[in-house]
Amino acid sequence: MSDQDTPHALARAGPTVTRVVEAIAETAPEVRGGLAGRRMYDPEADENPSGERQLAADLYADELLEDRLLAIDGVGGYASEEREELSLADDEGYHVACDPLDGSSNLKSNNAMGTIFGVYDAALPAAGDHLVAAGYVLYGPITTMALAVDGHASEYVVTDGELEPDAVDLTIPDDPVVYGFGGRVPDWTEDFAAYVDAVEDELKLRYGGAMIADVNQVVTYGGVFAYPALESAPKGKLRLVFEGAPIAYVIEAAGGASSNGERSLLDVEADELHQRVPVHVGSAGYIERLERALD
Ligand code: AHM
Ligand code: MG
Repeated sequence: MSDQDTPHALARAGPTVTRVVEAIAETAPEVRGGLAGRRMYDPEADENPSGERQLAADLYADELLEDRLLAIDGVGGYASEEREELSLADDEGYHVACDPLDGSSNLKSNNAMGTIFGVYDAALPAAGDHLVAAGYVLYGPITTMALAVDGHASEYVVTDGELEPDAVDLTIPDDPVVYGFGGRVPDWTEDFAAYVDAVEDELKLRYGGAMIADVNQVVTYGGVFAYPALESAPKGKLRLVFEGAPIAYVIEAAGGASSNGERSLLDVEADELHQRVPVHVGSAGYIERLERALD
C-alpha cells in the first residue's frame, strides 16, 4: 500500500473481486504472449454480435478469460463483446463483462490495445450503477492495469502476471492537455463538430484507435475522449456493458466525468447485452461543455 490513509483500489475490494482482478492480471501475459501468431482474421469465425470480423486473437483472449473467470467461486456469469450469450457458471454471484481485446484492429499495425473488465453485482445486462469494480489492462510498452473500486482508482504495473504492490493513485490532472475523438469527421453531428472546433483550439490531438490507450492518455494528462453519436450510427460504436460503463466507472473514480450526451454513462439503462452508446469521458469541465453543446 502506498499510503495507509488512502488504500489503493485493490485493497478496497472484497475477496471475490480481488480474485477476479488477480485472475485478469495472471491472464495478461498469456494474452500478450499469444498475440504474435494471431494477427489474422480467424477463418473459422463468423462475426461478433456487433457485426465485426473477429481476429484469432479476439477469440483466444475471450476463451482464456472465460475459463479463468468462471472458475472463480462467487462468479456466476461471464459476458463478452465476442460472444452472443452470457456464459453461466451458477445462478448467483458477480457477473463479469469483458472486452477481451479492445482496439484489436491495432494488432495488424502493432499499436497499443487493452482488455476492459467490469464486475457487476447483478445479472447481465445491467446498468453501470451495478458495477462494484472496473478496470483495464493496457498492453503498451509496459503492461499496466488501471483499477477502480469504491470510488478510488489506482494504476499497477503487471509483472509476470502479478500486480506490483506500488500502486499509483489515478487522479485526472487539473490542467487538461489532450483530446481524441472517434468516427469519421463528416459523420459527426453538427453540434458535436461545433464542440470539437472549440476543443481543438485548447487541447492537442492524441488518437490511436484503441479506446483503452486513448482513454489512458486522458487519465494521464487530462482532457477528453469521445466516440460520439454519428449521423450514420446515432448510438455510436462502443458498447455500454463492456466498454462505456466500465470506462466511466474508472474515469469517475479518477475525478473525471462521463456522459452519453445527456447523463453519466453509469446512469444509462442496459436493455440489451450488446447495446451501443455514445461515449464521452474525461475532465469534468469538458464533459459539462459537451452536454451543453449537445443539448
Ligand atoms: P473493438 O473493441 O472491436 O476493438 O472496437 C472498439 C474500438 C475502440 O477501441 C476504438 O475507440 C474504436 O473501436 C475505434 O474505431 P474505428 O477504428 O472505427 O475508429
Ligand atoms: Mg472495444
